[in-house]
Order: sequence, then structure tokens, then C-alpha cells
Amino acid sequence: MISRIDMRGSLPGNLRDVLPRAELDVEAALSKVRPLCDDVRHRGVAAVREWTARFDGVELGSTRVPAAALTRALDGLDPAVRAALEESIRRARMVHRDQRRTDTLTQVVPGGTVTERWVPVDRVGLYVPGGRAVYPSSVVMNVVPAQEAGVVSLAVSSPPQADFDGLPHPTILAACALLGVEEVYAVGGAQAVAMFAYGTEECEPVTMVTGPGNIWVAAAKRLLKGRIGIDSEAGPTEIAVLADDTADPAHVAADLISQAEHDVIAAAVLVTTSEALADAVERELPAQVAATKHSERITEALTGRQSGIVLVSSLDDGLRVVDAYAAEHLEIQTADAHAVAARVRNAGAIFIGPYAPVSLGDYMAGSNHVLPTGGCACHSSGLSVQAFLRGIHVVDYSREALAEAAGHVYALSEAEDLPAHGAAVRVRFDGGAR
Ligand code: HSO
Ligand code: ZN
Repeated sequence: MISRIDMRGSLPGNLRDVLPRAELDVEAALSKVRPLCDDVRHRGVAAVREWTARFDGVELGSTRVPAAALTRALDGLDPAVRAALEESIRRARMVHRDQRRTDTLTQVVPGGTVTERWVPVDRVGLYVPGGRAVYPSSVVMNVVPAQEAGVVSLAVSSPPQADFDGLPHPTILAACALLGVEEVYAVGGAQAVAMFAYGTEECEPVTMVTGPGNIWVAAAKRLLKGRIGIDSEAGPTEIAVLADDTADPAHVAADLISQAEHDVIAAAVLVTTSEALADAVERELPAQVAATKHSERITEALTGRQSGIVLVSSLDDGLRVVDAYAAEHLEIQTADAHAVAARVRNAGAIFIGPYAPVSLGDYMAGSNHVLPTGGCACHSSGLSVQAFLRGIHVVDYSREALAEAAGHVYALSEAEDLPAHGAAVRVRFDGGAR
């Protein structure tokens, strides 16, 4: 069911191009999303309501979810799910609290210091998808780092569901309540991103929008980036597994299936030195897929061109392949997995050995599950406290320290033909004489 690429022998030079990968044409969606964003910009909440009626089939009264609905959702939450969410929040808080930055003061010269002061963004809008993907765990993964960064104003928006009286899914509302988020909107898609970016009569504009979403959400984020900060344009989920003959094929198959479960365009890639393992995983897959609930979606994901088994002749080659692929999630299922993992350069998150499956990271490891997709792990990291902070350089020089630097400033200002730059220093010492 899953395709196979044999790279034993020598690896192709254009590795990145020959590896299986889904393509998402966000650029094409931009032209559709632009008029919608402009409309929200000019007509505010009236436009948000109209686009919501059109796309979600819900006539909104207020776009804001009443506080009572949040309390009701929390009261109605299954106790086991509540306990799991609370534990997920506790573990994520532990990890993200350790990411907090302390200001650093550097004494550059006597009397001259630069302090890097870390300041959280003022207000964050978090988008939470609805429809097929109801992920309270993603509420946790976005809200916790923002809160630990010290963001004081945090709003969540999620599409209204006709089945739930035009409110977002109750599990999403309950997760917001558990996290202490009181400002929630029943708005989805690109109109939610536009609402956050421009503000409406019912929603103050934000400085940054984070959170996953479909192609329209990604397009709106790309369009409005600059006016607002964004985390990333989340693409379809990916798992890569680097395995040798010590890996358990049942585990490998289960882990590939677990991420294929997200979407028909999700990617599952096994990179292995062992043909026997490849054969065994191929035998495991149909049986495990048949036994699982979303078997159709999973089959489509596993048989799609974005998924496959890559055979390599050595672990060194395997590492080159997984580095070129730069997976969102990378599992290392090999002998001496710690040493192999230490050599990986490109991955959103790495899961070591037989007892760290990706689904642990999705919910309960304490790590963040908002990770770079589409190969972006070669230049970006997952969501963290750092994403919500700005480092501001605070420059503090005395008269003596400025005098000591003056000659160099003059030389560089002349070299760049910007004499007024030099003059701004000179004026402080000789009244501006040239
Ligand atoms: N694997 C997804 C996150 C997720 N899984 C949410 C289950 N719920 C992207 O990292
Ligand atoms: Zn997942």
C-alpha cells in the first residue's frame, strides 16, 4: 500500500526533491482570501458575520462567546478528558517555564552597556480549527507558551458549529476555561485571522496570531504577516521514522498510522537500513489500518505520494535523508538511538527509542506539538516561549564611553557617506563644529 524508494547504493544529489512530500499551494489561495480580509478591515463585525453565515452556515449574534458557555462546557467535560488536559497543561507548563529568558546586561566598555530586555508581545490571537479537527490539545500547546512568556491579553477564536448552537466545539471551550482564557470568539477560517489583525467593534486587534488551520487560514496569515506577527503557516502533519533492524515493525507501523490519521495529505515516511523491517512494516500496515476507525483517511495518506518507505544502505545515509527531509516529527528507532539522535540536524522534534512515540508528544510529553512542517525544520523551530518575546536592546553609554567610540563612528559614517551620523556624535563634544 505504501510506496518504496530504494536509495541503497548512492544517494541522489537532489535528495530534497526526490523525497516524498505534499505540496500546499498557499499562494493560489491568496487571491481568494484578499477580498475577504479587505471586507473585514472596512466593515468590521458585519463582514465577519456575513462570511461566517456563508462558510459556516451559522447566523452569529455576538461573535464573542458568552462566559456562561465556557463554564457550561467545563462542567460538561468528561472527567477523564479533564484530568488528561490538566496533566497535559501541567507538563507543558514545566517545559515552557524553563524556556523563559532572563535579561542579559553586557558591559561593552567601561561606562557602556547593552542590555537585552525580553518583552512579551501585548496581545495574541490564537486560532483553533473546528470541523474535522477538534484539538483541545492544540489549545494547550498555543496558550501555555504565550502565558509562560507573560502575554497578558490572549484571545481564542474557533469556528461556530451548527450542532452546538453556533458555538465552537465544547471541548475547545472547556480547554480555554481550564487555561483561564476568557476571551473566546465563534469565528473561523480567514475571517478569524482578519478579525484579529484589524479588530472589529467586538474584538480589539491583536499583535500576533498563532495556531494551525486550513489553507485559507494559512493564506490569511501570509497576507497579514507584517501587520501582525505569526508563528508559522502550519502545513499537513508529517512523521519520519529512522529505523534499523532492531525496531519493532508493529510499533513503527502504529506510529506511521497515528500521524496519517490527521489528514489525507498527512505524510508518513520510514527511512530504514533494513529490508526485513521494511517488509515487516509493509505487512503490518494493512492489518493495523483495517482495524482502526479512520482507515479510509489513513489509507489515502499512506498511499499518497507524500508517504513512503526509503531504503538506505547505512545509518549515515539514513541521517542524510532525514536531514534533507527535515521532518516535523522524527522518531529514532535504532540501536544506540541516543547517539543517532544526537547527530540529527534538521527536525521539528525528535523522539528517541521505543517508548517515545509521536502521539506522546502530541498530548503528554510536555514538549510542544506546534512544529515546523514542509521542510521548514531546516530553518525554524516549534512554538515556544521565545516566539512570543521580543528582545529589545537597551543601550546605555556615558559621555566618556561615547567619546571613546567617537572616532570609529566618524570613520564608518564617512565610509558609508552618511556624515550626519558622525555629526550626531560630534555635536555632543564640540557644539557641532565640523
Ligand atoms: N500531531 C499534530 C498535533 C496533534 N495530534 C493534535 C493530535 N492532536 C501536529 O503536531
Ligand atoms: Zn497528532
